[in-house]
Amino acid sequence: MTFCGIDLSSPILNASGTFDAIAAQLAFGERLQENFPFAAFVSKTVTLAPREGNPPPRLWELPAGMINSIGLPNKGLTRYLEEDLPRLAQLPVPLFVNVMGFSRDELVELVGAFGERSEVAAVELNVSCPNVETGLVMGADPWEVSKLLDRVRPLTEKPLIVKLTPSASDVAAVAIAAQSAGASALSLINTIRGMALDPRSGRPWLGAVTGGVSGPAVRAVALAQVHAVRTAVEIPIIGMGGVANGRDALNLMLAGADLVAVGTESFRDPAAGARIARELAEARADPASLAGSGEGSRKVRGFTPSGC
Ligand code: RRO
Repeated sequence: MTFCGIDLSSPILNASGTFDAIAAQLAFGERLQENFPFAAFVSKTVTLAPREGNPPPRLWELPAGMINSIGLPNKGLTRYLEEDLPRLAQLPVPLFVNVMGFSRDELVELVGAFGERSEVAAVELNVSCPNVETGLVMGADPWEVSKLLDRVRPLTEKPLIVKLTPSASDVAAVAIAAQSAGASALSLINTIRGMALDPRSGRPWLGAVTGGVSGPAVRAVALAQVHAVRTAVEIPIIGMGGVANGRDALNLMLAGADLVAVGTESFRDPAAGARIARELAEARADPASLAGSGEGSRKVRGFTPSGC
């Protein structure tokens, strides 16, 4: 299959920041090269300046997912280009680089730098991280997204993917603004801001107080948002949010996604991407095989829980 002119062996990618390909390369060497779990690799977010990230603790486990407040720790553009890009270029799949700026000028520098590198197949603009000190999310506002694309679209012919936030009051309006201003594709959803309390002290658990909720808890939100965006725009969509098996991936595709990214599930099982790609292929070949399995299955079998 192809996505924005890029050949892919399956529709399954990783969600940015949920799979450390450089650590996996060191740990698994040749085995990773031969069995890379994704059809393309999406990098963790790169910012212009180096960042330490948020104070610990940075993670909280939920009954159906987790909250992260990682806070974009990264080595910054210059060291990323020198140290990480050559390593990621060795991966057996296309590389999508995810970038975030604290201003349009910063994003201009980032897109300008990655846009001319032959190692990079596509650039993902992260306008949706919930874990920044300002609390401002550029992607919540159609005008901001349009202004940003006006600046960065002329800088590269590579596909530009805009990663949308589920916190926008009208995600379809943001999607339309992105498409009109030249976005090649959209990805959604990023995490949803949430909070956990330390059961001993009753005070916020996370060092940054709030973080981003991901995993099965957000799956139904992702489905609704992908559906809303699909009805509004024609450009390709990368759907993500709580995908843990082939059925979840297929559901996002039925709602309008062209590709599907796996995030939180890869923390539980780093090989999950390969399994989900296999399960998705089986499910697409025989959709009837899924009836009666998984979420909502009691209704599918004709049994309505009391009170419904
Ligand atoms: O690094 C993070 O804290 C982070 C990012 Br950049 C993002 O886009 N989404 C998220 O949940 N965490």
